[in-house]
Amino acid sequence: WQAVRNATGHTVYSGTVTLTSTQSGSTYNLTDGERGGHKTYNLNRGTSGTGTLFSGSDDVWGNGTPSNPESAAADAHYGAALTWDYYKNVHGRSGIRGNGVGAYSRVHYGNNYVNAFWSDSCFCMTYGDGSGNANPLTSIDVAAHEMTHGLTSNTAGLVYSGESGGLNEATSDIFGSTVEFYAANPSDVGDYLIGEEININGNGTPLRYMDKPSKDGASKDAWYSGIGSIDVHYSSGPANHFFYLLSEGSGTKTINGVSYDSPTSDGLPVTGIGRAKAEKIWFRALTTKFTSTTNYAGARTGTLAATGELYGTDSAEYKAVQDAWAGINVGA
Ligand code: ASN
Ligand code: ZN
Ligand code: CA
Repeated sequence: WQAVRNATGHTVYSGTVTLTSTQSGSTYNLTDGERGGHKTYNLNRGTSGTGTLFSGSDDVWGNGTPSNPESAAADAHYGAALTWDYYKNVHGRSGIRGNGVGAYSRVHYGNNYVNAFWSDSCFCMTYGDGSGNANPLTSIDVAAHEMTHGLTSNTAGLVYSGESGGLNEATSDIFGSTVEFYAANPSDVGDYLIGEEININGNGTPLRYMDKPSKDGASKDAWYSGIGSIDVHYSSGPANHFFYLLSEGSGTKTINGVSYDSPTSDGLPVTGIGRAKAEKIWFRALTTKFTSTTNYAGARTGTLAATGELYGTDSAEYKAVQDAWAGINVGA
C-alpha cells in the first residue's frame, strides 16, 4: 500500500515547490501518485538503464543547489507534473498517450552532458547536468519541451527531419513556453524564450527566442524554400515566430519584465489574439490536423482548419492566423 504525499522540493531553478511523492512504509519515493505514476530516477552519471528511483527517509527533495543530487530531481519531477497538469487542465488530455499513464524522468545522465532528450523507446525523458555538471538541463521549459516530443510522437508523429522536423521542434518550444506561463512560478516566470535558466551559452543568454528567432545567430525568422535542409532546431524558428505573432502580435511588447521585438517578413502588422487562444489552435492542429509529413504549407492549412472549428472562418482569430503565417512568409 502506498500513500500519495505532498512533498517539498528545493529545486535548482524554480525555488521551493510542492511535489507529489508516495510513501511506502518509512520510505518516501519520487513517484507521482496523482499523475500516472510518473517516476524520477538517478542515473548518477551513467548513460543506460533506469538507474535508481529517488527515495529517502524524509519527504524533502534537494537543497536548491546542483551539488545535491536531489535538486535536479526536484526540478525534473516538478516540470513533468506541471506539463501533465497543463495538458490535462488546458487541453483535456490525460498523459502523453491520453490514457492516464505517466512516463518517467532520468536525471544526472553522463558527465558534463549538455543536453536533454525524449526517447520513444523508453517512453522517458533524460537530463544531463550541463557544463561542469553545474547547470542541469531541468528548467520548466526544457522539461515541457522534452515531454512534448512524446506528445507529438503519439499524435501527429511529425517526422524529425525536413520541414516536419522543424514543426516538431517548434511544437516542443511552443508548449515549453506555454507550460512555463501556466506554472506562474515566481522564480522562473513565463516568457517566449527557451532555456533562459540553464546558462547553456555560458553568458546567460537563452537558447532560443520566439519573438525573433534569428537572435540566436542560427534560427530563421521566416520560411524560405530550402529551410527543410537545415537543423530542425533552426527550421523551427518560423513556426515559433508564428506562434509569438499569433499570441502577442507584431512590434514591441514587455511581458513579465522581458522585452520583445517581433518583426514580420511582409512588413504588415499582426494583431495578437492572446496565448490562451493560440495554444488551443496549435494543440487542435497538432492532434487532429497534422500528420507525419506536414510541412509549413500544411501547418498553415491545418491551423486554419482548427481555427475555423474553434472560432469560425469569419472570426478575428481566423484573420490573425492568416496574418501571422503571412508574417513568416507562408502565404495563401
Ligand atoms: N534537446 C534536444 C531536443 O529535444 C535533443 C535532440 O536534439 N533530440 O530537441
Ligand atoms: Zn527538441
Ligand atoms: Ca522560458
